Amino acid sequence: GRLYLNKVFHMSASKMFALLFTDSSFTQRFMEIRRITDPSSTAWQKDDSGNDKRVMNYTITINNPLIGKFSTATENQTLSKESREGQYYQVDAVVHTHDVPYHDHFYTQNRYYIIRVSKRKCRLVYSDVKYSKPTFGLIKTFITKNSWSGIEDYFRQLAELLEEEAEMNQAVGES
Ligand code: YK8
Repeated sequence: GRLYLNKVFHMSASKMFALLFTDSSFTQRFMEIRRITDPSSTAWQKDDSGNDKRVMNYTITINNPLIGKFSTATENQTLSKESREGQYYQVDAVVHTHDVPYHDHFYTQNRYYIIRVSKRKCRLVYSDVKYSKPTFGLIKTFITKNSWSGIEDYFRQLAELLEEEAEMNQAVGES
C-alpha cells in the first residue's frame, strides 16, 4: 500500500465526510471534472456485522491511449462501525474496473481516514492494488504501472479541490 493525502484540511470531520461520502454537490463537481459519468449509488445501510455499506456504479473516462476510453466501475464502500460521528471515520472502498484489459486480475483498495484535529481536520488515504489471480511478469508490471499513475492523478486532483472548498468556507466565515 501507499499513503496519499496526509494533510490537514480546514474543515470539520463531519463536513469532510459529507463532502466525500454523501451525494454532495462537491462530489458531483469532482465527478464532472474527472469525467465520471452515470453515477448511481445505494443508500448507506447497516449489514449483519454492524458496518455501514453502500455500492456505487459509474463510468470512468480513461486518459491512456493503450486502453479503451471508458470503463464501467463498481465501488463497494464500507463505513467501519468503529467510526465516531464528528470524530473519526474509516471508509474502505474497493474499486473494480470492469472493461479494462486483465480486469479480472486486479482491483484497487482505498482506505480513507477522516480524523478530527480540533476544528481543523486531517484526512489520510491508503491505496493498494490487489491481485485476485496469480499475475506475473509483463502483465503485472503493466497493471501496476498504469494503476498507480491513475490513482496518483486522481488523489492529487481531489486534494486540490478539497483545499479550494476549505478556502471557500473560510471566506464566508464558516467553521
Ligand atoms: C475511485 C486503478 C486502475 C485503473 C486504470 C486501469 C488500467 C489497467 C491497465 C491495463 C484505468 C474512482 C484506474 C486508475 C481507474 C480509476 C480508478 C479510481 C480513480 C493496461 C492492465 C476511480 C478511485 C479509483 C480507484 C482506482 C482507479 C483505477 O473513487 O488505470
